[in-house]
Amino acid sequence: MKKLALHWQILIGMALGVGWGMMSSSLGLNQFTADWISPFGTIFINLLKLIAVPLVLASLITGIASLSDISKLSRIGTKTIVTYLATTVLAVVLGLVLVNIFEPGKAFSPQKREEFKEQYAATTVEKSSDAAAVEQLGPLQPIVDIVPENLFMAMTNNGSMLQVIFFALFFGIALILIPPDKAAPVSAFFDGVNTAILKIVDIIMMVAPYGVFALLAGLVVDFAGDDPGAALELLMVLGYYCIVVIIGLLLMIFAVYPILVVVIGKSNYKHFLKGIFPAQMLAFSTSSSAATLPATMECAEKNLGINKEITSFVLPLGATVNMDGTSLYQSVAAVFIAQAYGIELDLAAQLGIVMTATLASIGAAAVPGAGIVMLVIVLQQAGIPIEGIALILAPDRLLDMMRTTVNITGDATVAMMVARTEGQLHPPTEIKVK
Ligand code: DAS
Repeated sequence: MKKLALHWQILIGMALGVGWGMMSSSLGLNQFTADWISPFGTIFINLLKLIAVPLVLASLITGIASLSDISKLSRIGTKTIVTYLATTVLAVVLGLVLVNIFEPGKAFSPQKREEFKEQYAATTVEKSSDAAAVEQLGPLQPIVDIVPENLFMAMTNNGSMLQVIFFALFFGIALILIPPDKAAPVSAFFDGVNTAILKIVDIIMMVAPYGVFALLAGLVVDFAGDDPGAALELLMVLGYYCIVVIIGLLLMIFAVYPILVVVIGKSNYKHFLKGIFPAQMLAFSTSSSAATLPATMECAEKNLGINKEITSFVLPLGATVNMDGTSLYQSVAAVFIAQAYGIELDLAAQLGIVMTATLASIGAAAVPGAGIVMLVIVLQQAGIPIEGIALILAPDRLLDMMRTTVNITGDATVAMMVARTEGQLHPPTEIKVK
């Protein structure tokens, strides 16, 4: 039988997990599930946490060092990077606005949220003593927190991922500034590490169907106890959470990008969407911006009329560091988990999420599942329990297909904007606003 595409396997794993969880609750098999199935879900979560730090280090250092040709950081490079950052921050803010308006995490029943709160309180008692120590240092503490005093401490569990990102960015920029003959072997090393890490992500995603099955079975059993009906509540709330993410992603495609393409790109958005559609379909089915990159470039050049000079720099960079869909997803997911655990995030905490979700999406690799791996960074930084990932892991692959589609559409939008302002659009496919 032809091998099923991975995302269908994961969706089947998800369905079977829910089915087993509901059956287990009604057949009194909860203890068996807890002892012999749930541990595989924990292993899967641990694998995601394991890979986060090496992935950030390798992909960011490699990404920054690949800009080693400083001339690329010329007008076009600077314009591209600034625009990428702007659209990513916009996506994160849009995600935060939606998740704070719809509050999907608060859709859980009060007693469920009480249970999550107790679970969270039990795991955070040591953190509160650290927090008390931090209070003494005043308003600039968040900035001070970004600079680690010891890289290895930053990489341990209680360190902050922002400190790892800070080091990776610092080290990557240093690589650009030292003589090329000195930087080359180091860049080659991190490029090799990055490739190996991406292979590990590949393997982790291959076992994802089994991990998701075990996670969901365990989650439904924990959530439902002996009442299979309670599992339906979990599915309803998860569905609500997915709808909030999807509304955000659709707003990016049908509201944010049209404004940018028409106002700055001075192009017809209908033609733009038609031109980029083949690449969007490939992104949807592969969940990988990297795998879609050749198609994104071809659509941009042939259908959107963007010159190679622009596409050859803007799109490969975008596939690596510009993930608007992922950053929007991460901001919604982080606040959803906080809401479920009854954690009130003040403005400062939510602005911290803007920073970490932007940086996490820059560090996220253009491969399936990278967004969920990097979500660990956003949660760690905001002090939201990482165990909450189990709540949102099941529908993640479906959302990955959609956020990857937004990621490449965002790349093409920025390419169109840069091309228009640089006079780098070629007729006859040049699309004028009627
Ligand atoms: N699948 C990633 C990509 O290729 C995005 C993600 O995982 O969020 O863009």
